Amino acid sequence: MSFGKRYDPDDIATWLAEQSKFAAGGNRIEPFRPAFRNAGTDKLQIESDLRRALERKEISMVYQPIVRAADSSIYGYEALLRSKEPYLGSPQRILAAAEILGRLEEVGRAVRTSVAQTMREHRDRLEVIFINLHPHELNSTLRLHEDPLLSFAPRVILEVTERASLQDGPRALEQLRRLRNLGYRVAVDDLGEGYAGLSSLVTLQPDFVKLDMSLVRGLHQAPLKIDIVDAIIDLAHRSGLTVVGEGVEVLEEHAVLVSLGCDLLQGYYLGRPSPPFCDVLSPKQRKQ
Ligand code: G
Ligand code: MN
Repeated sequence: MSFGKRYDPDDIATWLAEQSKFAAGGNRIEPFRPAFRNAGTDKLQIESDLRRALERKEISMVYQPIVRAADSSIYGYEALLRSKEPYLGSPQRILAAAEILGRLEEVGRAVRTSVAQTMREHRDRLEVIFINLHPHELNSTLRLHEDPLLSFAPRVILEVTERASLQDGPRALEQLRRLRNLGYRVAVDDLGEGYAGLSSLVTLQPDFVKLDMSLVRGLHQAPLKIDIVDAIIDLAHRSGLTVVGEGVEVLEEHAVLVSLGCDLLQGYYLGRPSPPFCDVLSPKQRKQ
């Protein structure tokens, strides 16, 4: 659904809820909270919440470790958006609100400025940073040559979903090509979730694929999932792609992904999103 100049309050509330569901992924549907409905029924309220959150720097970044499956050493971190603002608490809501209000560019830039600042402060580190790009940012609003992250491009992996190529078509693909030329690498996020099918490997030609956590969840108890993940890893490796297993929560999921040859792993089992830069949990600290 798209909005013109007029905002219907109920439409906004419904749309925001849908966006939360969409952004949260298939099995991560957020409950519809009445408090949010009230907040969402007033465009001015959402707008002022977002403006305040941006001004007061209530939007911040946390970093979750991504480790090598082979030895659990840290390969990099995914930068994730967090907000202390009560109504726009989840990253999905911040992005949905920014999208409706036409302020995605500003939020995206605030995110990349913050990540660049952190990378500057930790110049001695060599790990890479995975950062989520909103599909709409892949249109012409992304000012590539003056982006705050530009000088770190070789250490930045941009996560995109297939929604990008579906919505913006050739323009998004052209934008990705230009980003690659600047030294950034690309990951397809949430592979296996509704909006990111295998065709995204063909259209987006990424360097990395991130298996959606719905494929990882309960992997050890689902022979069919094991077969699917096995096939995806095999396919990805044949094309020279690196595979990241997301949302690893328990020992058994970890063990199956390692045995299937998944290259990199991410999830609460290995480390939660935290201020820059936490260590991976030691085997003793991991939940059994
Ligand atoms: O869509 P994307 O893959 O970028 O989503 C990442 C989100 O998943 C983050 O909000 C992060 O906090 C969350 N997350 C990271 N690891 C885990 C995990 O092990 N389990 C669950 N349920 N969520 C996780
Ligand atoms: Mn991601």
